[in-house]
Amino acid sequence: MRIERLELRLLKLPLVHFFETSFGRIDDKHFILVRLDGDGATGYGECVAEQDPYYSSETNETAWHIIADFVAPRVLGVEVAHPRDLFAALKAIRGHNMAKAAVEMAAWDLFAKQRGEPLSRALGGVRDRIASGVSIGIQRSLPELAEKVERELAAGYRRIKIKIKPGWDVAAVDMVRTRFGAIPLMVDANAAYTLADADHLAELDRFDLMMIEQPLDYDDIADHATLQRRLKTPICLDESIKTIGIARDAIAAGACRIINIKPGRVGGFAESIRLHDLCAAHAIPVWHGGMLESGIGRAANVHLSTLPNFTLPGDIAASKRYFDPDLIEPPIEVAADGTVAVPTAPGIGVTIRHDRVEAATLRKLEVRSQKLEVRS
Ligand code: OSB
Ligand code: MG
Repeated sequence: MRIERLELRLLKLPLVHFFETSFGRIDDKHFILVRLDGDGATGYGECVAEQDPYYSSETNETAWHIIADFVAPRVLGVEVAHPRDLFAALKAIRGHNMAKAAVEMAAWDLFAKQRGEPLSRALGGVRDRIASGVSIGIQRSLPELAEKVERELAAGYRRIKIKIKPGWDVAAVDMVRTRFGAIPLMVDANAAYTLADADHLAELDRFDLMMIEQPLDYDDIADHATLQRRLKTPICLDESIKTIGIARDAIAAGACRIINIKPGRVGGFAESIRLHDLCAAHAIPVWHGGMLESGIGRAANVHLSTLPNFTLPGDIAASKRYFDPDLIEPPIEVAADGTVAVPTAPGIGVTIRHDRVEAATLRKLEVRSQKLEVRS
């Protein structure tokens, strides 16, 4: 496989509803869309970097710079036997996993399209529907939270995750449990606490949560291990798991009992598969995280979620919770039983509405492979 052309677009899409986490609120989603062309096929990858370096150190601007100036020259015009080799080929570039992943995932889409097979098959997936959960951001009030939970349960979602932060935690969970009973429920703190909050976090134990996601700092494994010894509730790591090596250390230290996989965070699909396999070997269940992706990135996530150790519902909800209209048609939908069908057409298997992509584009860049100079 040879990639002849790489296109970057910075897009801005309005969110149906603001999304608030412990690190802030956003009203619009700004993200980079990578397009690769080669051997007559086209692949797409959505970059999960955000405008601000709050979830991770990467931003749209750093990702643009890294892809344009460092990744593109290493992938354009080069013969790539299989997209699983790309991450290793980018080893000289330290970090910047979201930038690398956007290109790597586009290369998988291109590869699967060239072979005429759905991405799930190329990745080694084993199911044709995936279980869907929702992530509910921090709300203005508890009644508003109750309303949101009620709506999502009615839509059939298989688990509810609520974002927490100091000042919006025990009372919010208490309200949800009191009103909705023994629903599959979890919380995500996005690194908002420290070990000094251990007693407070232990109050959550009485609610029998599926897990507490990333309670402590984004790079802290040792404190998570200490906290896990104090808590009955399983800890799930998200932000902390930036590499397979860190995952190995976290598992060995007992810092988590569950891991959330986001390909953008670990550098793409090949690294996600390695992480998935490592977790399976240690009996650590995994689930697919979300980064408020458009339908393009969301479809890619659906395909990865078909691997066998994705045994917990992922943050892969219907398009319409976020974007109306989405960039794809038909949008991603959730059935009444809380599952999403895996697209069966080649690659990510969704139809992109190029007119909507064009309308959402703030900036565009095109890079082509340099033809080899012929010397005589
Ligand atoms: O921590 O999982 C997170 C969104 C942006 C950044 C971080 C996170 C999230 C979500 C949204 O929880 C999940 C989704 O896309 O539905
Ligand atoms: Mg999270």
